[in-house]
This record gives sequence, C-alpha cells and structure tokens, in this order.
Amino acid sequence: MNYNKASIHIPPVESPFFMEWIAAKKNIPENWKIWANELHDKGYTVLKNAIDTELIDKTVASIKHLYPDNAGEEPARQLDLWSSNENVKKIALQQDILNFLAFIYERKPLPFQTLNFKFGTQQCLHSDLIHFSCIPKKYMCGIWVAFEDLDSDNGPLQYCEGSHKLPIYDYSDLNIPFSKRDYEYYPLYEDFIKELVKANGLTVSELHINKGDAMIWSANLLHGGKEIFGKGRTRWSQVTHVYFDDCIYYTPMWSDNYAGKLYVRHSMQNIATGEKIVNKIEGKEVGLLRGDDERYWVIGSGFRPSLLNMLKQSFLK
Ligand SMILES: O=C(O)CCC(=O)C(=O)O
Ligand SMILES: [Fe+2]
Repeated sequence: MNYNKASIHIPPVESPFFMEWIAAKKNIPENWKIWANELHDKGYTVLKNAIDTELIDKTVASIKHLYPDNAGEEPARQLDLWSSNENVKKIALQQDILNFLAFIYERKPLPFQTLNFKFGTQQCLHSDLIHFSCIPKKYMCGIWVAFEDLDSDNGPLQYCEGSHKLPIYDYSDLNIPFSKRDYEYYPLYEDFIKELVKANGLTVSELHINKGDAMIWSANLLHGGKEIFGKGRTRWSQVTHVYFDDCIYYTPMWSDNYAGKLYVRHSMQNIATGEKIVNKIEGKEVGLLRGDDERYWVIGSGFRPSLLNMLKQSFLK
C-alpha cells in the first residue's frame, strides 16, 4: 500500500511534505509563496500594509471610550467587538488574508474571535494551542494587526521563531491539574514555557512592525507581550483567532485528557457569516456526549441513535 501524502490531516503549511506541496503550486501570487515559506520555517510571517490606516483610525475612534486611562486597569481587552462594531469586523475579515489562509490550510478559514487592545498585554509567552486546539491538530492561526507603530517601549508583541515546531504540550503532559473554567493553574503553564524556552535555547524576539502591518502566527508559535517601559504608551492592536473547517474544537487547559473528556467549543460563531461553527469529522457533525463541567466525550460521527441513547443512560445521572 502507498500512503497518499495529499490525504494527510496536517495543514499543508505545517506538513512534512510542505516543500513539494508548495513547489507544485504554479499560478499563485509571488508573495503567497514567501509568506507560506516563512510560516512553514519560522512559524510566522509579516504582511506589510495589510490594513488601510484610515480604517484603523476609524476603528480606534469608535472603541476608545471602552478602555481605561492607564495600562494595568480593567477592562484591559475587549472580546468579540466584531459582533457590534463594523470596523472591527471588517479588519477581521480582510478577504485577501482569508484567501491566503484558505490556500495554505486547504480548508475554509473560520475566524471565530476578536480581541482589541489599547495597551500592550504584557502577557507571558504561550502557545494558543493551550486555549484553542482542535482535532486534527494545528488547524488554527492568529492574525495580529498593529494599530500603531511598535517599538521596544510600548509593549510590543514577542515571539520565539521556530517554536511552532516544538511538541504540543497539554496540562496532562506537564502534570498540571486541569481546572474548571478558570486560570487557577495557568501560572504553572506560563512558568513551564519559560523553562522550555531556556531548555531549547530559543531566542525571544520583539515584533517592531508599523501601523497597518499584520502578523500571522502558526498554531503552536510561542508569543506574548513585552513589558511596557514607556509610561503612558499605548499599543492599539487587534487579534483575530481563526480555526478551519471540519475539525473538533476544544480548550485543552479545561479538558481531562486522560479521560478523553474535552472542553468542546460548541457555541462559536463564524465571524464571516454569523453561523454557528459545527464540530465535524470528515464533513459530518460529531456526536458529543456530555460528561461533567462542560466536558464532552466525542463519540464519532454517524453513530446510531439507539447507541447514543444507551450511552446517555449509562453515563448521565
Ligand atoms: O497582543 C498580545 O500581546 C498577545 C495576544 C495574544 O496572545 C493572543 O491574542 O493570542
Ligand atoms: Fe495568544
């Protein structure tokens, strides 16, 4: 039997067969090749002048009343403004970026969440896969847009080039107890990442890009926000988190991996259409059997209703 390399359930941009996959692509824009190669090799790419700066100015003007005066005060971030703010939504749905993503993942992109910041987050390095993972793995990326120029004083984004190729670590690998819907043990994860960066001799770089530039990061790229050194400095920015079609989406830090009980994300919306994002395997909606604490067993697709009833009776009290 011969393995069909094209059938692999790893995004082409992350695939071991990426080099021959991209070499076979003929009629694509030259910059797509450059961006795809960078994402494959380094785990990120920067798109210069990706977003119209007038749109950015309009966006900031329309959201600035939602933020405190000083860094460190709450609310530090605004989640999902796309649902009420057309400017935020427009930035999340830049068609040329989504077309590029559809190309390198060979699946429909599903932008599912926006975050808008006024100040640098000063967030520790992390992989988004501790928050947003999926089966099959790595069908996820981030689009981060600078709403103003970044320098070493306004808490720029930080990242570790090449870290997307590290193993994916869950709490179960690290012997950290999974928790309910909270961040009780998250500082242990953050500390683990610091040790991981040291142990692998990874370099932490700062992203000094300009207003209107965007960075795309791969699912497992370590990134965070640098400390803000400039007193009163803002760092207006927006990130859109993107999944891809035909996966099971879940939050590893709230999942019980030993028991295979996943904190499945079953109520996300596709920002582009407003439709609910369905958990699927090969085009078919999966059966989810509810355990406790919002966790579910995935019982595959195409199950018989009688089997589902039997399972429900034996597991649900
Ligand atoms: O903007 C930042 O400093 C980091 C944001 C981030 O990690 C994320 O949204 O995934
Ligand atoms: Fe992140």
